[in-house]
Amino acid sequence: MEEIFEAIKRVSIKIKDVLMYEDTDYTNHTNATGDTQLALDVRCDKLIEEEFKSLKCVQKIISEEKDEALHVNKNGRYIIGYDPLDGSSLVDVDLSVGSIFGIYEGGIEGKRLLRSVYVVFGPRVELVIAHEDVKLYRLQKDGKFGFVKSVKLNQKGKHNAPGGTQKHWRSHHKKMIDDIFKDGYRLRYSGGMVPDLHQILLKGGGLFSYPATDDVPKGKLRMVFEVFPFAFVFEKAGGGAIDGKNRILDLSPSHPHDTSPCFFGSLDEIQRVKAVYE
Ligand code: AFP
Repeated sequence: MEEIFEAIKRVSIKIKDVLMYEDTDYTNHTNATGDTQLALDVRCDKLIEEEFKSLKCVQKIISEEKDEALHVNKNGRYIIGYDPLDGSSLVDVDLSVGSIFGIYEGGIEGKRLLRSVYVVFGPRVELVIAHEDVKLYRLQKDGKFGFVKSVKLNQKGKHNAPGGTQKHWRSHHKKMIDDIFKDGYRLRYSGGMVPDLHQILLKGGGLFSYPATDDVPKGKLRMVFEVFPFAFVFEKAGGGAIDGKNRILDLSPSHPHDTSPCFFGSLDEIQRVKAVYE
């Protein structure tokens, strides 16, 4: 497992340089969920593939930017589901973006997730690893990731990151979000799931939501690459992650690119969502 973390650290430094200097043009290809791919998406996906292909412990890799799984070693133990560059459409406006990794064994259901890692490419490069607890690391001058601290969520937070096209929000969701703001929560939403969730984690709590809406009735965010890895992080940090009713990590996708409505937060906010969605 340690060699997977080291591979992620190595490739994160390469991705940092790609983000700094390479162009942000769109290609004329779309990925399995119909998003037009940026050259950056394809480039970062290739860099990550090259790293993981060299690891004997990796059985197969499944990427948001690939239609099919890539089989690496038939005797490998782990399946890695990853989003090479989440929020890539924000690079051309110089906002923070990230990479997300879920390390599974024996399948890609939520319950099969053993570890999750995400990297934030912002003013600094930070990396978070979730196992028994949640640890934050930061890229240092010497090119190494130094341990910063363990991350814990408070029981209740003060930030609210409401995703989804508001005109397509369902009335009970709209009322819930309005009530949360009436209770004094601050709006913190960049359109990049990684920096938005990183902020809620490091600032003690709150709620990130990307619900089922009339235009995306199954939600937008992908279970294997985005939702399961962050659900694992939030639970290990003492918070929760649900689809409105169910615990996210109890879900099983029928296809690697399946999406799910999702709510990540500290426990008070998750309870509040459950009360509205029940
Ligand atoms: P891109 O990777 O296409 O930029 O989408 C980013 C994302 O997957 C996630 O990071 C955001 O939370 C969400 O989509 C933003 O979606 P909306 O633009 O619909 O708010």
